[in-house]
Amino acid sequence: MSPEHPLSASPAWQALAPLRSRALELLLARRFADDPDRARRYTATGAGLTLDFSKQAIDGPTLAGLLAMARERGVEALRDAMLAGQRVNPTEGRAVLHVALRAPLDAQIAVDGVAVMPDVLAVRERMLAFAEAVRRGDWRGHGGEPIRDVVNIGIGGSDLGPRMACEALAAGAGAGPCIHFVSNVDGHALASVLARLKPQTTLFVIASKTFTTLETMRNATSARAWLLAGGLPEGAVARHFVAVSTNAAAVSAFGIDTAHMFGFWDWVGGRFSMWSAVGLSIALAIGAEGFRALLDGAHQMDRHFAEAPLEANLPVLLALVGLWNRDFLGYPSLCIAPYAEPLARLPAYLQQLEMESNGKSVGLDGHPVPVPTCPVIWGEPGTNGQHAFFQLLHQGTDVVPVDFILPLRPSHGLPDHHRLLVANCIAQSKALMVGRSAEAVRAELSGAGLPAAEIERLVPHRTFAGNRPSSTILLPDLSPRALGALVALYEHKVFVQGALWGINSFDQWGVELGKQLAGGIADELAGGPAGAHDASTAALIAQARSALDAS
Ligand code: G6Q
Repeated sequence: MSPEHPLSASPAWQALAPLRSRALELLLARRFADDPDRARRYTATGAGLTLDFSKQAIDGPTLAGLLAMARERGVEALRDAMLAGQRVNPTEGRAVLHVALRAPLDAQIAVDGVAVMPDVLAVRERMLAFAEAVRRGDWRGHGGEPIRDVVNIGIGGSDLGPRMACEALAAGAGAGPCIHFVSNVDGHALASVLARLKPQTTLFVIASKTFTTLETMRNATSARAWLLAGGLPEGAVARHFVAVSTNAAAVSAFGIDTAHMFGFWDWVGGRFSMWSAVGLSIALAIGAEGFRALLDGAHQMDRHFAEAPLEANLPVLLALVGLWNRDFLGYPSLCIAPYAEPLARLPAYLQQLEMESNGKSVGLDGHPVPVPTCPVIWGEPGTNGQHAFFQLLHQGTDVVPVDFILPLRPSHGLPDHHRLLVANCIAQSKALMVGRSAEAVRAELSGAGLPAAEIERLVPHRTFAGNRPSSTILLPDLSPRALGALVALYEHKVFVQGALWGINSFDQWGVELGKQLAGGIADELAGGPAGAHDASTAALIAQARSALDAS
């Protein structure tokens, strides 16, 4: 690690480095034994959420050092600059204002002196009115039938947030159309959804900020062909297709009336866009009131992020714990374990949010960042994960910190199930921390009557050291408000980590090259001239081309 870099050379970083060995050596369980107040000391609340990070290898000096680093790195000033509409995304020359999308009527937010709230509110009201009209059956298909199915066609930021939220909030959605999502250009995705639908009662929401994304345009074109092949005339497209985009010209060229387009702005990044018109599918699923509650939950977290002191600030604490685990303790990944089946898509959502934002190795100054940045984000809901990869979490050779996410009240009427779910969530964080000593294994096996030699053979396999860190985030329930606060928590965590590492969390240049190359290879697969390739790529194209030609 280069000591000259402003991050690693900072006094706070230098003060933190020597604390690493103690953090790795001192058992978490021992920390609790030594400090009866530890759970309270390392638990914070905000916007209705509770963050317990007491099972992390953090103590007073570590936390003080991390907070000092946040101050040295100017996190508060950068946060205020983002909230004030400054162009904190310099590689794209844009402001970053997803917070405006959930701000109240009277918020004063401007970009280059131009207030953004009037436009935000106008689109929000139009979109919510549209969603309600569809839900009520006032907006009908071309033949006069109500809309029963909505297909959201979009990918990446125009898919993951709405898909995750619709699934998370389905239990409280009330009467409304059934929402489907098609993102992949793989025709299996579109074909399997369309096979279940009727053109006369289907509405397509084409969600694309640019309205040029290959996958989305291919799927939208095929969806329109399916509609027309189903017996509807060209004029029916206007009743069955709406668009969410910043590109009115492309929407119009596709054949969607811009009167049925819901816009947003360049200062809304794709992966931060579910609060904008990109959330239309969410509004169609849960209604205007639910969508407003989602926005309000996020806004409560925005206020907390803007106002709470750093030592009590949930996004800041989550970010600092993550940075400590990544940069000082060397843990390469972070497991997201929601103990809530409806949050099954949350790990995928956070994967994009964190990895596309902070999966970078060059700082804003154009120089390499001298320390590891974003860890690999992955996960699955509990308790399913316990019967799959949790083995590695407990006994694998890599230590993987876990974020347990637990809504306290379920959205169903099966309290016995919920009690078991909650018990398992809490048990896992405890088991990761305390592990299982050889003595405990011996006592258990000898209690079961095993001979001494057999016990000694099994002890190494059944013993685990524990001391594996986790945080637990408690939500009051799985309401739109709580989900909004949870997602905003992670959005701001990402911002804080980006600020600490000195990188731009809001661009994504790394995904461009593959897109460009795919265009050329698609031409070749369609019979175009061969491009200049390495031998592996050329052979793969040749084999794929002969299979395509034969089919
Ligand atoms: C998100 C990314 C990316 C984007 C998709 C879809 O932050 O930029 O995931 O959302 O590539 O882009 P369009 O909305 O323009 O189709």
